[in-house]
Amino acid sequence: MALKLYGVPMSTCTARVLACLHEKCVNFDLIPVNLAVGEHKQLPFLSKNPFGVIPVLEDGDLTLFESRAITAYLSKKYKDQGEDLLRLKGGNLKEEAMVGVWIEVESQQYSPAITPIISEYFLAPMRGRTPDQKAIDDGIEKFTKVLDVYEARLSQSKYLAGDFYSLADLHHLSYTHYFMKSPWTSLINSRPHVKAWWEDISSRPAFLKVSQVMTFGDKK
Ligand SMILES: N[C@@H](CCC(=O)N[C@@H](CS)C(=O)NCC(=O)O)C(=O)O
Repeated sequence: MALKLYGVPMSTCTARVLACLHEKCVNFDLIPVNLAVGEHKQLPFLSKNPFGVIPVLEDGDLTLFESRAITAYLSKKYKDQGEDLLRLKGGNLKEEAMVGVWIEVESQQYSPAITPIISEYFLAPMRGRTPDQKAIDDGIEKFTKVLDVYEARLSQSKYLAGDFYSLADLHHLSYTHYFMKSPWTSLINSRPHVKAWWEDISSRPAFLKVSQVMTFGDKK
């Protein structure tokens, strides 16, 4: 039975899982969730994720939420096909550990800095709210410091965990994709190693399949 992914392809967290499914060459059915009518805040969706957010993955009788936990599950379950996103196959514990470090960095440093910028700049106007400039400014300040660390790291290795693409890199794709439609792209483009990394990871065929429908912020 094919996996079922409940979500919306334009949403960053759904896109994170979609990119992983494509990297792992896994068949799945995408079940759209109508956020506009609050389908995610009602049953039966709440029985799949009590926090009322997308995405959710169903694999037979297993129901998972939290996009990063879903991608980790997929990377382990399908370790013998597609890209080895967690470095499970070579038996190299150090590489696997470094993937773990940079997965945490994305979730604990990068994401908290970039998320308010995306939410305020793109989502607030869609929700009829004026963007909170202070939240954007604080996000930019934090993100600048995070990117300085990334520039140093990526001057030592091609990708975050080493000279191999991993789940740590993949987790950055969806938010950075939208960030690159914002007025602050120079934060990425002025750092040569971060820029080269971004151009490399965002042009992978698995992500191109996902990014072509991530159209928030596109000029009409
Ligand atoms: N940490 C969760 C975050 C999930 C999340 O916030 N999803 C957003 C879309 S990216 C959502 O469902 N937003 C709708 C809402 O909060 O009403 C994950 O990574 O899956």
